[in-house]
Amino acid sequence: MTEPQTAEVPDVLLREFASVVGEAHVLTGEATAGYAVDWTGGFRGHTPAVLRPGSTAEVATLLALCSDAEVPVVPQGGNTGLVGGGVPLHGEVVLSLARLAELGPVDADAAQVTAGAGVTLQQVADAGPALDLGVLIASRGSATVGGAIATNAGGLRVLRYGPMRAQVRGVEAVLSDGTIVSHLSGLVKDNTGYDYPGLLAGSEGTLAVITAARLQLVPRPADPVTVIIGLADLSEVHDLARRALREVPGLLSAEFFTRTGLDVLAEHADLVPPLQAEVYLLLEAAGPGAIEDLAALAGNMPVAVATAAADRSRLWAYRERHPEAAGFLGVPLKLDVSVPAARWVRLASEVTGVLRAVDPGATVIIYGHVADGNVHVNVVPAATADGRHEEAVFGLVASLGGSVSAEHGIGALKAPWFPLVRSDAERELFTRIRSAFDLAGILNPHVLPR
Ligand code: 2HG
Ligand code: ZN
Repeated sequence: MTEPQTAEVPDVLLREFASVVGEAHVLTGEATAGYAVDWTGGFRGHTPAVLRPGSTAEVATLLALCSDAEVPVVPQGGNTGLVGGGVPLHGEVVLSLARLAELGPVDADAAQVTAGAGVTLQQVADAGPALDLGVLIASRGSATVGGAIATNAGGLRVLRYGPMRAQVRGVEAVLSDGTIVSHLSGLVKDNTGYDYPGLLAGSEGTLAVITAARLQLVPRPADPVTVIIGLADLSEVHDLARRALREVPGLLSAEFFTRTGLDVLAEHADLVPPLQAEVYLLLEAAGPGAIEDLAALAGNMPVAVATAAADRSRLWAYRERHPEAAGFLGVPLKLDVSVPAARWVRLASEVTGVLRAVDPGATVIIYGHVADGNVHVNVVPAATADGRHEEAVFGLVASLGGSVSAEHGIGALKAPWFPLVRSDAERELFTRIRSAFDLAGILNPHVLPR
């Protein structure tokens, strides 16, 4: 990774920042350390200042100052990203949206809520007793609305409710020149021009800074049932997940993991395997008939079943703690890829082999969202992490017609491989869109390369 250089920010500009947000909310020196590194420790940068605005108007004034001074800015939410898109790897100023934490009242008629960018996904999910947020991710206690939209977070219920983009009914955002655009009425039908909220979803902080969003909520799933089924190989996982999609109308999640990851969690996190198998399929369903439908699907296969909340959490821990597993063994590379459903078995069964070919000593842990064609490949390299692991995995994925980022984004990690999956014409269009939004070119300049 390139050695970051901290951008020059003259004292006079720091004083102007302080006059907008107050001195307590302009952090410099040691106080910036936690904002300059991601949670895996894999992306570490430097910043001359962390700015913590308390309102949309303050965001607008700060961005106008940065635009005028041509100071690059990295917007940051809960800092739970996995591709280095929210940390100042090139010495950018960090704009933390954490203080925009206002959660409005739930609109029960529309089943919607307006949330500030700094509200956590868990707070949105808890906003009303009968309603829930359709997006469920393991980092929901720290991940925030602005960041989850900017990265179009996916997670554990995409097969049912879609990713974050599908929950967004409107946004308020600030362009880099300080212009505020806001469309928060939440209308379900509203064909009045470009869907810029949809465009901001997945834009990774390169187009505008999201300050608030109008979110669609879903009915809280009734009487959820969670099962883990033990299977012999990845093709059985695929076949059973496809059957579940057809035969379990209340299906919410279809997740897989393997014995390799579970063995690491057993050793380092004291998780006792629920049953012995090579590969595991976790299914969750809710509503009338869910338990009967799952029982019929599992037939006489080995299965662990949970209905009470505490028991379900226990089963979910086997899957939700997988992102930590590789971290017990070293600093992991986290690759997040997807392929068309019909090629998922090839991807999942061949990926370890292509990695071993370039790094025979690597530990490879795979798991993920099988119904979405998504595999998380977590690698603890034994050989130098010089791009060979990414080349191997992304080469396989591209040959199968897949994506180098299913849900985590391009960020800094995948920037070199962006052209593998997006044509020259597409990238040229992206550049034009970007210039239209970010006139000064200061927003996350090293993410989604121009
Ligand atoms: C998950 O599905 C997350 O658990 C994280 O997307 C995946 O850490 C990862 O590689
Ligand atoms: Zn995931």
